[in-house]
Amino acid sequence: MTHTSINGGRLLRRLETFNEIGALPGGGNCRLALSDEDRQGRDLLVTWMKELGLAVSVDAIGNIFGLRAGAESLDPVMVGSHIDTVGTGGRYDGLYGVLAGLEALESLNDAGATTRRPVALAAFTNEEGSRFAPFALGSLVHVGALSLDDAYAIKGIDGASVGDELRRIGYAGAARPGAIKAHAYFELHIEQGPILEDEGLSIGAVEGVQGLSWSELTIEGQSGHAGATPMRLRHDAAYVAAEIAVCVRRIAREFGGYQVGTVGRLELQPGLVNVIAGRATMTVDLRNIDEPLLQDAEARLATFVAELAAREGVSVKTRSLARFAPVIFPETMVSMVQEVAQARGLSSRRLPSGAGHDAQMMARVCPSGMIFVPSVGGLSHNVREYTVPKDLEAGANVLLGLIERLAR
Ligand code: HGY
Ligand code: MN
Ligand code: MN
Repeated sequence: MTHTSINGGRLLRRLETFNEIGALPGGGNCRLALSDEDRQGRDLLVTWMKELGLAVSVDAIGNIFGLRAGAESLDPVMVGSHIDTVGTGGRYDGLYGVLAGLEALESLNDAGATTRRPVALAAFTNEEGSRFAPFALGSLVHVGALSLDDAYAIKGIDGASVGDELRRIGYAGAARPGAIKAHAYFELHIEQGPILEDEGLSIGAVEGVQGLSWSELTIEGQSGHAGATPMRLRHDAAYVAAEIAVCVRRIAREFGGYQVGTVGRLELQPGLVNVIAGRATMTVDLRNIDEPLLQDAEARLATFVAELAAREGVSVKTRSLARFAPVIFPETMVSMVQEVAQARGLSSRRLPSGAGHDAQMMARVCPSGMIFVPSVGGLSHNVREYTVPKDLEAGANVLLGLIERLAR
């Protein structure tokens, strides 16, 4: 069977060009959601979408859609991901899926192909959640799981609000969130873990996304003199934060399996060498593919924190930043990825996603699935994130094959 194929060189050039935006001195990228760098990236994507003749719409939460007309005005097949990055972002997380989608549409243009269904390319706002929690904010609003007012009111770690920042960068769009109803959704993404590379496989057919629990803990102790305060009189917020971080690691180790736990942000006040920290602010990220186990991990941590706080005479306020149950993609979508990969002579396996994605939100409104390509060294959220061109091209061809299959 002959296949339309993507133009790998064009995809690589677009990735290079786009990654000049927010480029970090030592490599990698920082395009935090709704920052000036994010705006520059958005502007470039819109320009490229228009060059391809796509009908561009931006919704009120800043989601960008490029629509390629179909022979019939039916609900579109949607593909997409995100273009925002974490602070130490790589070149592919999110962006690869969006630009591979753009490349697939341009390849259809080159082939003069008409699909029965329209095809929509989506770039969702604030997938990373590093600056504004929760993550996948744009797709959450798109599927109606979060109101626009609530989303606009969210304050970032720098105190700015989503609404103000969207208006500031000019992406509080006119379209109603959710106006575009996807017939089905596929997201192409780097694996961000070691499995495909370890097994020498080209494609991952993603079975689902693990559950996620993000919380922010504010520990109020008592600042004091590092030299003159006897240990028995201390209410040391730094020590309590450190014990909590060790507990997070212990839970992950004792649970084993897919359980992971991370303390990503930890700030001490006043943060001075000779002052006992009066306050600590920290985040805890717990994930598991099994919901009851995730709840168990959360309960274990909460019990530990309560007992520790009582013992150390500190108060701990816990604020949930995000909480999503695991998501399983429909069998038809998972097997379709493997069928298309096989038809193109590509090796593949099924696997769960350790990272969160917009696809887990889209799964609430339409049949959704994901395609993974290998990450060298399983590295991501790191400036050294890398995927070899052959794998980038293979993933984009599978995405094109899925579009053709779903849109015909
Ligand atoms: O945190 C995540 O899993 C995603 O990268 N936002
Ligand atoms: Mn991502
Ligand atoms: Mn990410």
